[in-house]
Amino acid sequence: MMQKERTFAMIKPDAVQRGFVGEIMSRFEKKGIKIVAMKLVAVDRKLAEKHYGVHKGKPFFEPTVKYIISSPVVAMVLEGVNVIEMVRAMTGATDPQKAAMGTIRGDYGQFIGRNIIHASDGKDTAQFEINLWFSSDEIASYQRIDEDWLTE
Ligand code: 3AN
Repeated sequence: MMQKERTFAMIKPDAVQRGFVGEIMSRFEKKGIKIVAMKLVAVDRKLAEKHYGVHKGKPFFEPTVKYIISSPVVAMVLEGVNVIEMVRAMTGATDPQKAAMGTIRGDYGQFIGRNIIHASDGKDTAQFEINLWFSSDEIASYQRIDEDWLTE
């Protein structure tokens, strides 16, 4: 059996406000990606600054923090084989203007400062972000009935 991994994703304030939570979750579900944790969060500045800590000092740090605390987000942990790369591919390029059509950012966004969704960009980031946003008792381990039909 191929190794399963977990990633962190967050539907950003613009997408929640514009009513895309269902559509975005539906894409993950249809792809066969398992949701193992999910919550609506009114993010405080401390959490936002930790989440974007690697960008501290960059010109877009403060606007990005302000954006993420401006209205609730939907945070989640997703599980599957190669899920980190798969979710990044579904998310698309950071700038929605450059993101391919068919990706979440390409289909729903227009501006880099309002880019719909966040997804962890690697194994270490995923681990850091899952731990930052969720406690272990908020993450569920379970079987989905379609799991045997997703792999050979
Ligand atoms: P990604 O979310 O695709 O991993 P990062 O981690 O490089 O992109 O950037 C984190 C967030 O900071 C982006 N999602 C975006 O909202 C914002 N951001 C990144 N680069 C820029 C930029 N050049 N101008 C404005 N905002 C930016």
